[in-house]
Amino acid sequence: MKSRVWLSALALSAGLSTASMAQVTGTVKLDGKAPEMPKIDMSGVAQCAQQHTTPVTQETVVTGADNGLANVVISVKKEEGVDLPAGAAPATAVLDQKGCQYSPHVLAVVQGQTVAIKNSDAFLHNVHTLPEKNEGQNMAQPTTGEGKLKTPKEAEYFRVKCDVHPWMGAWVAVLDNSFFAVSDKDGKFSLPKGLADGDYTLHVWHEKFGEQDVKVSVKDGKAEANVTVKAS
Ligand SMILES: [Cu+2]
Repeated sequence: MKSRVWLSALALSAGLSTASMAQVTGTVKLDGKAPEMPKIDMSGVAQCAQQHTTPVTQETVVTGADNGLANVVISVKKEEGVDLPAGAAPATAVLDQKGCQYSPHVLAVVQGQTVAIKNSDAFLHNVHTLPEKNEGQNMAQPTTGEGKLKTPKEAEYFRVKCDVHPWMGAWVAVLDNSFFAVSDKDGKFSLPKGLADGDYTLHVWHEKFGEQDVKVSVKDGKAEANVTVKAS
């Protein structure tokens, strides 16, 4: 009797873990040649330049192994009839300013998520957000420290720039659910676990190469999505 109880408890936990492990992973590849990124000339601003020992280039198009495309936002679309579980309460997202560059270059957050804006440089940056649906912000950060972006409440992709250093630019993607990721330096991504088996549409966004939708079927708790973005 004891062993039977033990067995059914095992079966139950195995079933539960399969569902909660469900995950979409994949790779984004650039179809075509990546345009060469212009070098950023920081020579006029010593306090920026002295933090870099190698040339700094713009990050609009970053590719890695096998033409994998970085900084692509992949998110599950909220569609009728598709039930997306609520994600865990999101941690504070951080957009850093270091060496007169934003890190990360593309930050993805969920609506209502707290976004800290950090200054790792001991001199002035001016955070200037350019949203269309959310409230804009224009905030000086004179030295090292941490401030807060106005909490993004509406889903959209908006640019952040610095009024002191014209080459500084980042993007904030505000998504309407927790199932999103930003592709890494080789174009790889993993959505958070927790999707139920079924059909989904992934929305794919890149700051230069635009947006597209890709269908994906999650079966037995997993799916692989290989996304191609055309270099145009
Ligand atoms: Cu700056």
